[in-house]
Amino acid sequence: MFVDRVRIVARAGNGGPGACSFLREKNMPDGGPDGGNGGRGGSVIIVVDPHVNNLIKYRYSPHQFAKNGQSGGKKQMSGRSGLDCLISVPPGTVVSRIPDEIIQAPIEEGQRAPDDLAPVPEDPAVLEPVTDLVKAGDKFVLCTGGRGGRGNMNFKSSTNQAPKRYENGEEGERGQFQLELKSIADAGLVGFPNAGKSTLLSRISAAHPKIAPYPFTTLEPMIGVVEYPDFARVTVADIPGLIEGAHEGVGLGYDFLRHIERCRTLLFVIDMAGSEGRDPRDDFAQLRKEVSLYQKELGERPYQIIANKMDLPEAAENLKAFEKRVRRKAIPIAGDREEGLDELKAFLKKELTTS
Ligand SMILES: Nc1nc2c(ncn2[C@@H]2O[C@H](COP(=O)(O)OP(=O)(O)O)[C@@H](O)[C@H]2O)c(=O)[nH]1
Ligand SMILES: [Mg+2]
Repeated sequence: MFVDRVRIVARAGNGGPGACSFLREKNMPDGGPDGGNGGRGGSVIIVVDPHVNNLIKYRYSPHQFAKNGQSGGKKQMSGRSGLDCLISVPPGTVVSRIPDEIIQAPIEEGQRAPDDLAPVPEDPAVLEPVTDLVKAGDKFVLCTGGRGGRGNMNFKSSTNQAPKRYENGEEGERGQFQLELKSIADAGLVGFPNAGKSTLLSRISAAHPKIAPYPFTTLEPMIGVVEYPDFARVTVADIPGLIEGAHEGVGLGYDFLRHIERCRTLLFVIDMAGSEGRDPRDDFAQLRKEVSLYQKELGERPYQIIANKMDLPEAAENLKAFEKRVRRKAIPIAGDREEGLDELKAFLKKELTTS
């Protein structure tokens, strides 16, 4: 499952109540009011952490509550502030509020399973955009903690020297929110260097692939837009970060995997001719393994195998053995000759355009 969108229940802490107390000391039987103020409730704060790659954690713990402030004390002591609740998200997270009126499930502590929560609304129009967290270190206060109540020491006046009045703390803000990761593309190309990814991308996309200005990525993915006569579009990403020219056995770079995670479907591009002494079956097994080792969920993401370089002599034979072994059909193409690209484009359209 591609956890690119989660719903959380956030609640800031309530302010602590102010105290009602009077100074009592040996020589001062009638000391004045000395009840201190309650502490401020903790806030729920979203922080962009570049070491976080996904939102999976919040699927399993959707309740994010900050602590309440503590009560004020005697001797004008203020209550302690409640601890903030920090939510770490990857760069490129979009935060929206789910309006209260469309939420069916109440916000109650003790709800733990994500299934207790009403689903994230399908219709994005009902969501109220809150913020777009782009860069590492960006911060946003999602729910502000309640102010602490004033203690009775604040209510002394010329007409009332011994007030018993104090305030309760304010309630913390609460709400339900959707966190969504911006995706890089509908499909991402995965393959060893020289499998023919760049060539393929340039042949299926209308314009020459452009380096995409995604402020949340450190790598610069090449994004090609595949256009159809009916104006449907599918985006395909070629992400650098594979160690180009590396020898067999050197795997996918971590940065590469971090980015490929933001593509809805994976397209494994395999050199079916086994150029440079490679074995297509080993190549595929190794790519799949690395992807799953990086993250189990990424290993379960929908994928399609593209058998490239089918123009070369050994390719047809290899493809037969390959499909038998992996028990899956590949889409045979010869990228640089533009063979098989119609079938590939039809597949992308069927799988990836919505409507
Ligand atoms: N014979 C043959 N060579 C191809 C094909 N597609 C790409 N190549 C060649 O394979 C090499 C690597 O291609 P490139 O697109 O740069 O691979 P990348 O490293 O995966 O991006 C280049 O020399 C391409 O000309 C193909 O369908 N058939
Ligand atoms: Mg390339």
